[in-house]
Amino acid sequence: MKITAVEAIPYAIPYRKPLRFASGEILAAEHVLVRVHTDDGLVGTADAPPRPFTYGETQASVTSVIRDLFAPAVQGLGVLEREVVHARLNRTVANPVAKAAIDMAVWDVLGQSLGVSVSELLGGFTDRLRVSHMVGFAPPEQMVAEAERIRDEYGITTFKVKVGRDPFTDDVAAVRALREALGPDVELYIDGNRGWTARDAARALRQMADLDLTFAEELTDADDVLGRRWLVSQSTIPMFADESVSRPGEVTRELLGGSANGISIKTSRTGFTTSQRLVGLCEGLGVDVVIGNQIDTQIGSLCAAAFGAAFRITSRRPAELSNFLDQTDDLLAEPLEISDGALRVRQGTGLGIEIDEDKLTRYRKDI
Ligand code: MUC
Ligand code: MG
Repeated sequence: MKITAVEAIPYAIPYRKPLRFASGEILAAEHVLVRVHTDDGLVGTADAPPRPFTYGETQASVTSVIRDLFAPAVQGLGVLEREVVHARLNRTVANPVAKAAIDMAVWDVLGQSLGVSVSELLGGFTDRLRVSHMVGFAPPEQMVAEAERIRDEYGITTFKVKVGRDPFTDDVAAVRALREALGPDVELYIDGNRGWTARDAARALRQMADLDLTFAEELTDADDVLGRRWLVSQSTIPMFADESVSRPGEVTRELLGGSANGISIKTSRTGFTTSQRLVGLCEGLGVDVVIGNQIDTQIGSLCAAAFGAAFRITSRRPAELSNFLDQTDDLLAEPLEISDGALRVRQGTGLGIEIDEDKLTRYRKDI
């Protein structure tokens, strides 16, 4: 079965409320729907969420790199030639989100052609994941109210709190307010999106030492190499790397260099093929992972869940799968559901993505 075309469709769906964090803010899902067509008539689907402040990609760049470079590079290849697909895509450096979406859409076709779900094809470890919800910047009382609402409506009891502001004491106050309101049974961890210096991060961690944080993610910039090692060497909680580990080589460098103790795996930037390699790398090194969220739509979250549920190591921790709850709408015909704090992996063949074509017509930006 051969790839005949790759479609890149830019679309925009507003958020009910913005998500704000140290490196940027999201007001609308300005993403690109990617479709891989084959000569058998099967179509694979995935979503590409550009994050200019993280990887430099924009909606326009994702659309054009797929239309102008990646589609011609993979047209005519068999869907089983995944290594060749990757070799062709990797002739162009960077563009992780555009590459990841093509990779996942190819896996969708593979699953459909074999009549099995992609999650089973990848590893089939479990059929559901516990969910962790991300709480963005706001006054402490609003952050508390959001966490309480999410806990009460969806049964979610793990929260990733965005930090990285200046002064760092604003974040310390917010995390303290969350712990005091939610009590000891809720799990809390923090994500700085590179906002702090190592010096301020160390002070913030000392001030939060009594708040029982599980771990801290990307508090400082990875280019602050010695500062980051210094921070890791004195921290009493594990330090996870996120945007600094979007390639296997970066994972190795951060972990072996003593700059991180664990990593976030995001299918939106490493697809299924490279994410699978990161799982092997982390298992071999004895390193913990979390399934992260790139402020994904329901399509992106469905992909992350399919991957996370496929392996023991990725399903151990609650996965970040709930950002889509703040979107006003979505392209997925049958909505994802979170209940009792968990999200079930979509059943059926391939990824089980069915697009609502009326909504696509309404939200697409290219016609
Ligand atoms: C996260 O974990 O950092 C914010 C920026 C991005 O690329 O992903 C989000 C969430
Ligand atoms: Mg992060």
